[in-house]
Amino acid sequence: MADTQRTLIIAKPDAVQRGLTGTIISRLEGRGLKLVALKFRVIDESLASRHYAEHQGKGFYAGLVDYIGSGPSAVMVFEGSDAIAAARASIGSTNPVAAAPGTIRGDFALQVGRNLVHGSDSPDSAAREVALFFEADEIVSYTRDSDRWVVE
Ligand code: DAT
Ligand code: MG
Repeated sequence: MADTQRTLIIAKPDAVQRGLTGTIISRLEGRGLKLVALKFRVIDESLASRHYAEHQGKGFYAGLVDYIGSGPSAVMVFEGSDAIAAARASIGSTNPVAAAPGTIRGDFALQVGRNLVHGSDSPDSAAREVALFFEADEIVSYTRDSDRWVVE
């Protein structure tokens, strides 16, 4: 049986500005992933530097921090069977030009600097990122009657 996991998903400022927040939620919910936490906020430089610590020193880092802080983001936790890999697959490749049609980036984005959405890339990253944005009591445990039709 697959692992139940939590993953941090961010509808980035370009997604919010383009009215794609609902589409991003819908793609992940439609797959069977369950929304367990949600907040709407501007990711300031201090938070961005912790979230993107692995990219510090790279050429695109300053632009990345500017971009993620350029407006409000919808920051979410989704839960489900193999949620981390499932969400990454639905999001698509980092460079939208290489992202498959049917993925969020492949359907709605063109450039790596405007790629709409973040998803955690491993269990360790997910744990770190979820804790960065949410207190434990902000994550809601609940059951959905539909879950037994998604997971056997
Ligand atoms: P992902 O968001 O697919 O996990 P990542 O963790 O490698 O990708 O990079 C984080 C973000 O940094 C990515 O969504 C967009 C930006 N980025 C990555 N590589 C880049 C590059 N070569 N040029 C510009 N921005 C880049
Ligand atoms: Mg990443």
